[in-house]
Amino acid sequence: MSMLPAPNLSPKELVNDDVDLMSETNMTTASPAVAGNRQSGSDSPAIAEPPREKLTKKAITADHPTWCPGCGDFAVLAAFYKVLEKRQLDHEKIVTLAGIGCSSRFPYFVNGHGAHYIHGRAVPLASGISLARPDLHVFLFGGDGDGFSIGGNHLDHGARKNINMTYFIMDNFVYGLTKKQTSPTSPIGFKSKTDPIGAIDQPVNPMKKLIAGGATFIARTHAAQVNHMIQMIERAFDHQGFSVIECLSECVEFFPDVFDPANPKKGGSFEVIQEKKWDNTPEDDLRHDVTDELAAYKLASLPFPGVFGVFYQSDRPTKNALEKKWIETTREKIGGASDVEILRKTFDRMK
Ligand SMILES: Cc1ncc(C[n+]2csc(CCOP(=O)(O)OP(=O)(O)O)c2C)c(N)n1
Ligand code: SF4
Ligand SMILES: [Mg+2]
Repeated sequence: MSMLPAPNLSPKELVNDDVDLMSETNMTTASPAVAGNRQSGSDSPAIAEPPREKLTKKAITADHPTWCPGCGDFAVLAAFYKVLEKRQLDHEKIVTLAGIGCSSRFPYFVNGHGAHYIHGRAVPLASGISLARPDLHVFLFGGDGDGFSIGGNHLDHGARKNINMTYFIMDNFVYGLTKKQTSPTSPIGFKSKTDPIGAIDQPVNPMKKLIAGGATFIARTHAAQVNHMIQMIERAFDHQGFSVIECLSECVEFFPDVFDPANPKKGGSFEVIQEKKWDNTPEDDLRHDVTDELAAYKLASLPFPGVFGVFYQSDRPTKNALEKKWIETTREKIGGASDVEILRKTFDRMK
């Protein structure tokens, strides 16, 4: 992980000796690119953005991934790189965050702002970043243990508050990093170090949990289906609000072959949700309306391996938008005082 300077520029390119940004004299004699960008009616000149280099896979790639050979998480990383390359996001605006787990090592492998945070606490961290810096693209990665067990409570609150971020949960039905304990999504009967005779507890149904929690974009995918993963990440990214993708990502070490029933290359079938096209055809009646919560719940009740795609999407306002409105209204009421003035007044009142 590294803290980035401005967009893909070398330090030399960042320090442009020809233009002293602080000097009014130099502003008037600046290069046409700078002078030409003055905004009419404004005292301060707009500085021309230097041309951006293309965001390549090389630029986004950081450390060499340290997952076991064959781990499903490699494919997730590859899909994420593809989305970043395709969307050409401003490099310095990419943020990847995670809790703890094999899957949560993700931010180490992305060259951008990032943090490998406390186990289960990545949603609160991401919430703060998203609310304070709405200009950043906040991507959150983690596992089933991190998201549904220790972080299950935070997941619910991020969902109900509808905080803008894209959360990708790599679900392998096991605690991988700590070497095979039962996870909240482990099926009944799974033998692990914590359940040597087989798991006896009812597993969490991620789709149902997210629908009930209030997430406004909920999808499911499979690490063996890279194109589908890319589609889901892009749709989640385009969604304003708390968007979550559950991805079946195999732990080849501690729960091998568990997702084969949804992998056509291993004799399974990958059934994709057919979404309504609203084209007034009889076939459309059978298709899924992603805004229908009950229909999403029914899809989530299908037996394993279930179906894949977008289960639910709604355009409920985000906390980011509501909070921004509240701050603007309050600022108007107090005559446009600056943050420092507000702080000073508050301290004065406390004296
Ligand atoms: C507070 C706390 N409790 C427990 C742990 C130990 N721990 C680290 S990762 C992990 C589970 C990770 O499982 P999951 O989120 O499914 O990720 P995976 O390794 O399977 O990708 C646990 C229990 C910890 N680091 N911190
Ligand atoms: S232990 Fe499992 S989840 Fe962790 S890196 Fe290895 S295969 Fe992947
Ligand atoms: Mg796991």
